[in-house]
Amino acid sequence: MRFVHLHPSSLAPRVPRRTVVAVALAAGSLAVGVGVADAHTEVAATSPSSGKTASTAVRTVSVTFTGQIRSGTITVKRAGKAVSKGRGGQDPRNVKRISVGLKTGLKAGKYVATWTAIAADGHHQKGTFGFRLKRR
Ligand SMILES: [Cu+2]
Repeated sequence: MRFVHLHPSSLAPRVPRRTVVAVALAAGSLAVGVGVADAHTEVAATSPSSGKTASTAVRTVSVTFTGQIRSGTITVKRAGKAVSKGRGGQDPRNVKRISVGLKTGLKAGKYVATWTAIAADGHHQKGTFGFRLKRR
């Protein structure tokens, strides 16, 4: 699983922190810089699990985080073709999760999920993970 967490410092490494905070505030963001550096939202789990095999009957693919997500997208492809219904988004039943429904009639094989998320701290994140589906 690849996972990228873009902090304000990595988005603008040469800009003084005061400027980053000012820009964040101007954008209506709650990002507060270094003070909460260890409290970032991270990936807690994916479904199906990264690198694992699940049933072709699976109906949803999701990423669950350690904290609340403001918004996100998730798409799933097999052999370069989208098998997810749209771009996904925050799970209406779980503010820590982004999910997307899958089309029916999925074939056995390798699938790749690609996601983006904006955490409650305003930090942009993205990642990919793969899994296999087989008939059961
Ligand atoms: Cu963060």
